Amino acid sequence: MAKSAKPAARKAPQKKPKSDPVSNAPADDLDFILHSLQEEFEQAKRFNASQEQMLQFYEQMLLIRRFEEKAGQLYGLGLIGGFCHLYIGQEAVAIGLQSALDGDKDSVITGYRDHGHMLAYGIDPKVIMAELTGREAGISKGKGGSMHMFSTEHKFYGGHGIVGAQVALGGGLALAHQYNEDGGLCLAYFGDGAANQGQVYETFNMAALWNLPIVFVVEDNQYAMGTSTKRGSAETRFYRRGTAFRIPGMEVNGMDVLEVRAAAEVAFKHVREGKGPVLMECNTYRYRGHSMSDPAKYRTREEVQDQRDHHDPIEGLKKTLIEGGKTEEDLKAIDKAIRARVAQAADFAENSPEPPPPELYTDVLVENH
Ligand SMILES: Cc1ncc(C[n+]2csc(CCOP(=O)(O)OP(=O)(O)O)c2C)c(N)n1
Ligand SMILES: [Mg+2]
Repeated sequence: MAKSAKPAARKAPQKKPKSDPVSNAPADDLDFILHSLQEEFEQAKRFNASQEQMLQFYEQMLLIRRFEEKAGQLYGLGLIGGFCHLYIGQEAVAIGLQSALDGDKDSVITGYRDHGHMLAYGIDPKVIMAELTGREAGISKGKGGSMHMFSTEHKFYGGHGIVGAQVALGGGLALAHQYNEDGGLCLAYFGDGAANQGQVYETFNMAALWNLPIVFVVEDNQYAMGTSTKRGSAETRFYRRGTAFRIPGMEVNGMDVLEVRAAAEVAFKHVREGKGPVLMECNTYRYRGHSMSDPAKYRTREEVQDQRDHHDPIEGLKKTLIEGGKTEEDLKAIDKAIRARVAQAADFAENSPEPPPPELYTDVLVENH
C-alpha cells in the first residue's frame, strides 16, 4: 500500500487542562462547572436534622430493615413466590430522598427492588406484605407481587422488572408534570447495571432538551446481579454520565441518610427552579444476594461484613442519636415496636385470602372493551 508522501502534521503538544477539584470537570469547560451541583452540596453535606427528624429517619430505615428480614423468612417458608429482591443495606437512599419530596405533587418510579420505596411513604406494611404473599388485600390486589407494586394515591408508579425501563417511563412522568403544570418532579431510581442501558441515555437527552423536572438517581449498590460495577462499567463514577447531555451530577454517600437528604435538598431545589434534570449517584451496598435465589458467591463474606461493621446506615444514625442524648434503651424500645408491627403485617398477610379467580380478568385494560 502506497504511503502518503506527506508526513502527518504533528500537533503542538497540548498542556493537560487542570481539572476542577470538586466536579473533576476540565477547567476549560467553565460552562459545565457552572452546571455542577457538587460544589453547592459540598458546602453543607449533612442535613441539619432536628433530633425528632433523625428519630423519624431511624424508625423508617429500621422498618425497612425488619420488614425485609421478615420477607426473606416468608420467602424461605414458601409463602412468597416468584422473585423477591431485598433492599437491606440501601435504606438510607429511599428515606433520605423521599423524606424531601412534596407528597402532594411529586412522583416516584423505580425498579423491582421496590419494597423500601413503598415503606418510605408510610404505606401500611400490612398491604405491602399482603402483596408479596399474593393476597387480595395487597396494594396491587395480590396480582403484582414483589416487583410490581403501585400506589397511584401516593404517585408511586412502580415497581418494574425490565432493567432501565423505569428511567424512560420516569421521563414520561416528568413530561406529564411539565405539561400539566402541576409543579411536581419525578424521582426516577435505577441501578448501576441499569445505568448501562441505552434507553437511559435517550431519556437523558430528551429530559435535558425539554428541561424536564426529573431527578435521576443511580443506586450504585456495587453489583448488577453477580457482576461488580468494575467488571461491567467503563465509567463507574455514574454521576459523570450526564455530562454529555449537560445534566449536572452529584456524588453522594448513600449509606448516610443525612447526606442523602442534604443532596436531595440541593437537587430538588434546582429542578423546582425550572433548571432541568439532575443526575445523582448514591453509593450504597446490598447486603443480601441479588434476589432470594442468589447465594452471592461472587464476593467474600469479609467484604459484606466490612460494610455492615463500618458503613451501616442504621448503625451510623444510631451513633448520632446516642451522641444527641438518646439511650440504647430508647432505641431498643423502638426496635421492639417495629418488630411487633412487622410480625403483625406477616400474620395479616398469611391469614388473608388469595384473590378470587375472576380477578384474573380485571385490571388488564384501563377501560372495558
Ligand atoms: C432489559 C433487562 N435485561 C436484563 C434483565 C435481567 N436482570 C434483572 S436484574 C439485573 C441486574 C440489574 O442490576 P442493577 O441495575 O445494578 O440493579 P440492582 O439489582 O443492583 O438493584 C438484570 C441484568 C432484565 N430484567 N431486564
Ligand atoms: Mg446494582
